[in-house]
Amino acid sequence: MQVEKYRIDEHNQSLLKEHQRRYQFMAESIPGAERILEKLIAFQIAIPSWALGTGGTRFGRFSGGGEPRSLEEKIEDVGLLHAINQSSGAISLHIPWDIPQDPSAIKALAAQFGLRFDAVNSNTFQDQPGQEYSYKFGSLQHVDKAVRKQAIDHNIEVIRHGVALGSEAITVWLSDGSCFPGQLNFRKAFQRTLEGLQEIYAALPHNWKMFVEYKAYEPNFYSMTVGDWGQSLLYATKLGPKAYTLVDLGHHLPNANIEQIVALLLAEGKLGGFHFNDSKYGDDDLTVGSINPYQLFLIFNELVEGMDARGMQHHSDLGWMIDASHNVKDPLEDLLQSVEAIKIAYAQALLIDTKALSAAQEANDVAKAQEILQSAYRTDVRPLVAEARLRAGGALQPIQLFRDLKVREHLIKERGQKTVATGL
Ligand code: PSV
Ligand code: MN
Repeated sequence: MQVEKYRIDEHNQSLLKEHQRRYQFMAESIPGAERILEKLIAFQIAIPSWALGTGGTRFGRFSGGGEPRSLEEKIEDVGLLHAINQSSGAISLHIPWDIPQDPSAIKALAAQFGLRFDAVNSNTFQDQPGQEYSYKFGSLQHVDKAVRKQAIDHNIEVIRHGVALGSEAITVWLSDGSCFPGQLNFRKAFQRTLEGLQEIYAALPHNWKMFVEYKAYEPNFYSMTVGDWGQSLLYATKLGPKAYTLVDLGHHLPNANIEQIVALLLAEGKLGGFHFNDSKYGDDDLTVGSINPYQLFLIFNELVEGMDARGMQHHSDLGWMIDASHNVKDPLEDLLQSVEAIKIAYAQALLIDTKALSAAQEANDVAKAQEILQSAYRTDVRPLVAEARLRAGGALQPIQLFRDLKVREHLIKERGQKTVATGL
């Protein structure tokens, strides 16, 4: 299914008057509204191919119907999102779930929808049918050289697929670790993993980045070999200038100060990218901004401040991706909500009076600093975000349009009720 431009125009026309009233009222009160709009329009968030189907837990999975059955249909779904919000202009693939049979045809299809390929992801956390060695006891950390080699070869193959599609980064997330004390020699596991990553790093094309993603626990519950940002930073530093840490918001222990982690990684020039989601307990993979929008805003405050301090381009110098799962919502509606939440937090961060905040910090004026942050956070920036979407050719109310056009019903008619997307 494709969303024709005239359907978006009709939708916008019906909401335009009310939107303009709200936007104009807001634009008068914020300095630099035009500059903020430009940044919002440029800011694109990659959609993961594995988040287009219904997720589940080990207890069950309740399919919503009309899920994409192939890579082509996944691209079509991201194309739909991008047509509606003009903010999801990239897709992140996971290999081997998304091996392109004909890369140039896949590339051409994505270009038709205005999409580019973001980081490609490797998978050494599952055994694939016909695979020679098992990853039950890890991949790059494994005591057996043959298993390590298989994992290294897989990552290099993922880079090759990415090159064919025009991707420029690989995200390596390792589920390696141990479930019980005594199972693993930490020092040796670290060293073996480092050596494996070094071989993969050596295969990176000159313009590529490697993102080393960390996670506190799961599937291993005693130790993770890349368990926190310190370990990831250690690997990235030892690997070299093309290696960076990737922050997935759900991969920390409860109450971790993620905004501080982000600030320090940025200051070190070692923050590479993001996996956005939200959580209450752990790696819940919930809709971005649904549980703790204030934390998301504080993270964006550090991102904007830190990127500006280093003269970085907000939209292009870091990898912005969603990594989420949708067990009870329509995945596409959920992704529209996530993208909107990211843009809201970004817009609020752009509103912060940075000079006044810095002055308050220098004067140890704690109450003033809090007032400045919260006055930006409590501003309803939705008209600003909607105006950016409107100017880019998207819909004023994405979910409303998705429902009015009966997108899910169309997809079910086309693909069937019992389709299952590849992924977790
Ligand atoms: C692991 O929990 C993770 O966050 C990694 O990014 C994986 O590649 C992704 O989820 C999909 O399983
Ligand atoms: Mn992730």
